[in-house]
Amino acid sequence: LRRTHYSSGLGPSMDGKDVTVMGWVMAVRGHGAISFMTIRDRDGRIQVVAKSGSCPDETRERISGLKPHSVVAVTGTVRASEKAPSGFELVPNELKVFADVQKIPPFEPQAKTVKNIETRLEIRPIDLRRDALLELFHARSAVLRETREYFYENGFVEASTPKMISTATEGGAALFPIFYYNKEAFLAQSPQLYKEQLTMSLERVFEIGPIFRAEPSRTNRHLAEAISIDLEEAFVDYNDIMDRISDIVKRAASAATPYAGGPGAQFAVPDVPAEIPRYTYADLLDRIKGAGAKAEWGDDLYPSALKKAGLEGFYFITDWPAGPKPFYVKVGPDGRTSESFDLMFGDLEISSGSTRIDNRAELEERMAAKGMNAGSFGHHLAAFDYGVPPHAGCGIGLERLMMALTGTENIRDVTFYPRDVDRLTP
Ligand code: ATP
Ligand code: AMO
Repeated sequence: LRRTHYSSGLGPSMDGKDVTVMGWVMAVRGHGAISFMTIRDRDGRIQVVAKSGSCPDETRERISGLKPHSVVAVTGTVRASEKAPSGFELVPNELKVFADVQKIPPFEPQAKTVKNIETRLEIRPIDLRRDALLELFHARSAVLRETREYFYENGFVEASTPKMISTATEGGAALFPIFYYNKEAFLAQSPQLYKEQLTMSLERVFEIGPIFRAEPSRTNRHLAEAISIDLEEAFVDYNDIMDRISDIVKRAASAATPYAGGPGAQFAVPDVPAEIPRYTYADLLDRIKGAGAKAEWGDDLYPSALKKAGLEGFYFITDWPAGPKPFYVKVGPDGRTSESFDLMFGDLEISSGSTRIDNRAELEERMAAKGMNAGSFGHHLAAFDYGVPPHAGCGIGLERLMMALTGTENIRDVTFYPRDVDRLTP
């Protein structure tokens, strides 16, 4: 038995044609002389109408007994019908049941009231049949494709760097230790040092891969395993990287837009301004203080404080205080600020990036100031003895970007199988 058509390939113009469709049962209604069944495939829905006299009785009876989610093939005849939602229905001849449903799921994906995320995650494969989530994950895939296109068009080479590593790159906290044969090792917090080294040969690299953060807190914006879109480029500085991010975000927004109009879509893609505004940290601090919030030079800018500053949509915060930044971030000529930025969406951080330190002495100095053991970075430091070009880059949190583009409140909803402090399954 072979599928001849997807739902999207069927229509009233095919009246009288024999077809075989495959999918899963969404609903069965009616008894006795007539049964209606909606089946769904990856493209959409098909209404099957089994009426006494127009299809074999045995097929009609079996259809009326099917439970939702059963996986089936239906061979039958297309019949144009003005009453059917898509202008046609399928008159079944034969039914094949690939998988009979053993259990009714504790919630119906199409139900109007949506269960809380913890309940839904317990049977994520069923939850992912919900129209609203399908739109989100189609949009996510389109965003990834468009981002990759951007990189290829601009001469970036896709890299894959080790995820089992010997040292922290983003500060000591939030590390997952693992057993690596007889040694202690860690899951990579970011591809930071590898992508920097790759600028020595490839000049422009990107990586789209997992990052691991043992985030201790339960929030709607932190995962223990997230996907980072990392880029790194030689002979440029952080301003050039902000230009690149602006282009990527614009293209990502266009790629997501078609899915905002889909059947289950409950989101509107926000506008990306032609020029994403750039505010320095110092300016924002003044604004926040002016709005009556307590904030000191060097403080992280908390969502509550950013809200006070009344910032909305996409914007950059640039020139952060150098002190708290990771050791590889280039300190500005004033010795107090750094050549760094965050891309924000309202109070949500989407990306961090910076110009990097490109000489060994300065890097060692920063490590010492941060109380880091330079000895554990021997290979990285040694690369600098052979000449590292000036370079800059950033990491964009894919899930955070998707939250912004789809107005999703909880990061878990835009993640297939989220990992967090409370969840390692499914
Ligand atoms: P990075 O780790 O690169 O700074 P991030 O966005 O994860 O990226 P965090 O400092 O962890 O940065 O948090 C970003 C924002 O989220 C911060 O401004 C912080 O106020 C907020 N945040 C962090 N933890 C919590 C929490 N437990 N509850 C609410 N908001 C939080
Ligand atoms: P940073 O630590 O800011 O920078 O991470 C970059 C971006 O990754 C996303 N992100 C997360 N998303 C979900 N859950 C998390 N726990 C999480 N942690 C980070 C955020 C964040 O902006 N090496 C640098 C980047 C660079 O300078 O190139 C870095 O890792 O969207």
